[in-house]
Amino acid sequence: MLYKRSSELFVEALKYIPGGVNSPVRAFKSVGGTPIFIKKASGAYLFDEDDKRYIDYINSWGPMILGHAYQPVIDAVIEKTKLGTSFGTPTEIETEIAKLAVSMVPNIDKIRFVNSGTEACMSAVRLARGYTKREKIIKFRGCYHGHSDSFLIAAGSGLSTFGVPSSPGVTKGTAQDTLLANFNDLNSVKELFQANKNEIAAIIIEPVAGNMGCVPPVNNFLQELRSICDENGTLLIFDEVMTGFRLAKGGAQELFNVTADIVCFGKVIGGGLPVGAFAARTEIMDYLAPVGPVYQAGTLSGNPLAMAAGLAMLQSINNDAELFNRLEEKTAYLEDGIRKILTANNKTFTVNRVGSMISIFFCENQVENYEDASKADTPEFKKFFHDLLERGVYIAPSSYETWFITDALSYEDLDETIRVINEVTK
Ligand code: KE4
Repeated sequence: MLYKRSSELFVEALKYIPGGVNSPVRAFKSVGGTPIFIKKASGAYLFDEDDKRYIDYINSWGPMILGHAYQPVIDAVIEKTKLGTSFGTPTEIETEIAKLAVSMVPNIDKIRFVNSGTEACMSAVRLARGYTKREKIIKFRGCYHGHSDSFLIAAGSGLSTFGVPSSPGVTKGTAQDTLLANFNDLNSVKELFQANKNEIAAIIIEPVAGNMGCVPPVNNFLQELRSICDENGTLLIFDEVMTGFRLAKGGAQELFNVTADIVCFGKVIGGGLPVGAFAARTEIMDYLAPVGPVYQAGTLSGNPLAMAAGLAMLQSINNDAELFNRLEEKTAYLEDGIRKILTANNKTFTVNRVGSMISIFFCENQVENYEDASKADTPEFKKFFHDLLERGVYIAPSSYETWFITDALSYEDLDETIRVINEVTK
């Protein structure tokens, strides 16, 4: 029986954990079937509880850019653990990683560490509201910034510019302060500014969207948002939880040469341990308690073990001048192979890629926003996902997710992946 042990473990998990998972996307709801339980991972590979090996294209949803069980991270965490696990006091290593992150990322002077990407984005929005003394924010349909109330907002009906809660438990009061625009659609942003003059504290955006599949900005979209923010005294928040330290050493700001006012991080910055962060120039960051009036706090923020993992990760990235070239070449190689195979097999598809973020959409249209992404053929994706999984290739269990390429992938792994895609799409 396929996934025998995972199936048994899932039955047990369902008794004690809602949906058997601690994060919904892991439950395979959009593709069906039983989620696989992973026992261990190393380099580019996952090994499930039935000892089946998978080439991993999720990499813990982004953090494992250098591969699983990356030795410098493992060593750093083991050594740090021997000294204790948490003190609730300042520690030297927090300053070390803060200093390194500030040296790697443009346009930031100071950084505050938290425990997740959600916490980073939630805190960044509160900071922007406190700094600008305004209440409304603009986010984009299809962009995800974590599960904080202000972000769980769907489009309001008709012409209303106000959002409505997209989850029970989010209040109308919260929803009315989140406005929704369309990714890559400048007019949809301008209309919101016209309808909410001098009320918009911030625009928050994934500079390369990864939560509707991989969707790049087009036609200088990010540069135009920078201009609109400057014209309106609004802060531009780049949610770089996915793109930070992945698209370049300095993330999307470096890649697209666009200045954000606040930058949010997660995933890679923690080396696989729970770390988020948000950063900006001093003038903005010093609005945060205990210096300024905007309150934000966390018992395990800057936890020594998490900082040790993150510091080892950032040091490895910072010291490897060829890393981003290798990631670009490997992902371009994969993209080329996918395009050749799906074309030869007469599939209708679109591939979007930016650096080591890539997605396949089974639709004929270009995918430049959430509406386009929604046209992708989900039944075909479901079959594609499971056919790959059975053959040892683990991609994201949703067509609304991006693949994350790790430097641990060899060209043999990429060739095997392309061979399997050929086998399942013939
Ligand atoms: P976390 O709170 O999950 O650490 O980060 C939230 C977040 C914020 N911003 C962006 C751009 C993100 O992609 C995320 C989280 N990404 C999802 C994957 N689509 C994490 C996987 C999950 O929810 O389990």
